[in-house]
Amino acid sequence: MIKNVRIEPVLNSRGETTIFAEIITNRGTYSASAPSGKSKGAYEAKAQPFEKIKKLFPAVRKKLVGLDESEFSIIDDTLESIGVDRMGSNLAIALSMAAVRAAGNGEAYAALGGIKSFPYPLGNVVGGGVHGGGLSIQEVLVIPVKAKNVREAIDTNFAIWHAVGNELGAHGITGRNDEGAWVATADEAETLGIVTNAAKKFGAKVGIDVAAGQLYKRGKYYWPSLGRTMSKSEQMDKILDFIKEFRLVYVEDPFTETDWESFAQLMKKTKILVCGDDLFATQPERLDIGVHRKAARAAIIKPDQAGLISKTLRAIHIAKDGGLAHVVSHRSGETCDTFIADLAVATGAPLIKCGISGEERVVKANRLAELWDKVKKPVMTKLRL
Ligand code: 2PG
Ligand code: MG
Repeated sequence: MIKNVRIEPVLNSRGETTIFAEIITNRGTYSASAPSGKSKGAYEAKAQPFEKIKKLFPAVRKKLVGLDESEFSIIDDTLESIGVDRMGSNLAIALSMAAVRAAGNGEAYAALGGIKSFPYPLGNVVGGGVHGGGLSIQEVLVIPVKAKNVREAIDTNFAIWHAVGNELGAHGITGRNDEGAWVATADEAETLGIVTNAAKKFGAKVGIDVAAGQLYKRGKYYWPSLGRTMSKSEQMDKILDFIKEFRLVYVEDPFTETDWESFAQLMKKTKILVCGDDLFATQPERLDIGVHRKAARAAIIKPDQAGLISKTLRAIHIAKDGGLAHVVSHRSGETCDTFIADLAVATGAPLIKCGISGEERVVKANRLAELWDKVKKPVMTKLRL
């Protein structure tokens, strides 16, 4: 039984205030903290400022105390009845993740059905967009497709990150951005060339997150790195050029979140993993539309976009049923919470996007390795690329 619930304001990796929540039961104390995005989608659940949450929290606490913690969906239903947007997706997801841990007596994966298989880490090597950096696209990513286990996969991503850092040195590295990705003065094509070469040496493949919603204004895409505004069809051509020239296997949010049509058109023009992030915003009803319209082959799953783990699981279910690869993902503003590693292994996600460098990213990789050792015959999830 839940005896008490408490929250605290804590800082995330960007220095913003986020929520740390604790659920205290007869068996123990279970905690979680909420991540926060910067390139947010219009359809994701809304976070609230701590001052507002603080005022509302006593009423939330009152409804949770006394509940049976063995079924986290009961706690989620209670949170849903109060209203996720109203209390803040940051409060809701911290409580929901803590509730999963409470149900699993500290092990989230146990409450989520156990460990199925292990995801390939999709690692952010060079960054841009609103996360900081000279690129207009937000992320240049690598997938260590040849790795036989998670440790090898994590090591490969780090080796590529170091190799690219050395290469980019010549282009004036100015630091690392919100997600620990390199920031340099090279443009998209130069950067993709460098990352592609490094990835090749390590048997990895390359992808991008365009986060196109951030470039979109009144029907057009503005690329600051190129000083150019592109129409929808020019944007399509640019993406197709990148796919061809750099043999990309993964493209996330190449168009803005309302443009189902362009997503569907791109799907017809390429066989690679076209992935929706802001497009779906981890909303089950938007995934339904995406499956129906054949708008993507992959879907980003960010628990805080949904606001509740039960809703996140519904979104994953629809994605899987519709033949989409689900990509469990961190946010750019992270804490050292490792919940997404458990979610990825329990749902058999083929990919996990959790960054490469930075303590708040590394802890997720370490959790994957820790979980790998818990299983007798662990396997990587099948990844069709
Ligand atoms: C994304 C995410 C994580 P943010 O767009 O995929 O990389 O960024 O958390 O800022 O939305
Ligand atoms: Mg994204």
